[in-house]
Amino acid sequence: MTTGTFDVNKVRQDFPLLNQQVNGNPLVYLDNGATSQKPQSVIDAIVSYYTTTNSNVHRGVHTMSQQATDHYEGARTKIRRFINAGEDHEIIFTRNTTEGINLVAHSYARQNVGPGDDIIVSNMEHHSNIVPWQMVCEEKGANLKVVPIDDNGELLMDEYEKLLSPRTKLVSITHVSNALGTILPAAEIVRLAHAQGAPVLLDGAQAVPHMPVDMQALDCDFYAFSGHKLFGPTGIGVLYGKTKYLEAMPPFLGGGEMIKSVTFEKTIYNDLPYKFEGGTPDIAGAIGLGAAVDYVTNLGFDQITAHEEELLRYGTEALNAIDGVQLVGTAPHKAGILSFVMDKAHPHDIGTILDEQGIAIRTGHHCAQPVMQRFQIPATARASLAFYNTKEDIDALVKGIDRVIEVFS
Ligand code: 7TS
Repeated sequence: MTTGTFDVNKVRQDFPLLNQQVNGNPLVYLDNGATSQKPQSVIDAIVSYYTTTNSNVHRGVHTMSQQATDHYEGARTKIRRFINAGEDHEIIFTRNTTEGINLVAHSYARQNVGPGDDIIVSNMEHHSNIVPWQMVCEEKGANLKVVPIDDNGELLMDEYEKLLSPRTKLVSITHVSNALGTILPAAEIVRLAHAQGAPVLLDGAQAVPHMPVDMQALDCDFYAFSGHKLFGPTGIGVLYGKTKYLEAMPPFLGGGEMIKSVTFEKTIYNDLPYKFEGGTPDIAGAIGLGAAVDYVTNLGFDQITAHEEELLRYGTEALNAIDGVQLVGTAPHKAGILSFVMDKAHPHDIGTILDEQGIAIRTGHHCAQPVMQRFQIPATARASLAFYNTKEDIDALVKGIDRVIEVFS
């Protein structure tokens, strides 16, 4: 299948893992919301780092250490450009989205939220954008306010506006829902919060693999994402923060790298971004993520988005046409996520029967139990797309679902 000049079969050749059999069938990988596969260029960048450059960063005068530092810092610059942040030092390397959100909870919210204050989240957050705020609220006597959603899985913006007040100390909302696929009106969410003087963290874990994100256009104050969902390695993530907030925030982890000088009387913290990067970082991970960003940039989001939109349309029509299958998450503005339930089969059984046919999806609550409660279901089966998926993958999914119906009839 070719969309414009986008040749998906050629793209697939860059992803060695996709070309294998699982349970005697060609692998159909539809679990990109959980983690994405890696192009050869990312694998090569990591292998090359370990075979030629491996050294610790920011501390050696020797040549290899300087090269490692250049590559690590080069990756930071690539990521800054990728999300159109203003400054390299606004890019903090973390382990993943979860760590980025916890960093903000620890170093921003715990300093700025007091008794009777509010933190606002939505009804469709991943647990990693709920639990850290619950912990802060419990500790500080603050309230966690939840913006409700409608039956399509869209945020109720008028309810959001009603929740905002001078007591709002932080809004932390997902950019794209992992369980439903909804793309939220992030810039508008930020604008309304700022009008009340509240900063906004956007959870970009499910957004960055699918669409261009622009820190200047969004004007959010923090943005967190994971490398592994963006075709990079596990163990590396990014927290973007505006300089004015990061400067004022105390460190998250104390130790090496994050200091300028230490005596037993007084420690002077390092400048940004190192203040937030205590300990030896995931150097290879950052370099791998830099290569992933290069890969995605070379493909281009025009092509990626067009291809994924076409797949989503095709998949939505195909699933809607099957009797006994119901999509959960039907917002008009969606990323490539097809969450569904079936009349007769439990999601876990759906996942198991699909796996027998080499089709990888995720089943369960997707670490978003409150959204399951909102739809009064315990779980869904979720096919989540990436740019390397094809209409044939969707056809295989449909055939797999037909098999589930056969087994349960
Ligand atoms: N936020 C969202 C919106 C997510 O989808 C996820 C992971 C996270 C945060 C946490 O990311 P991590 O890299 O720190 O673990 N979501 C999923 C998923 O949907 N299936 O597996 C992981």
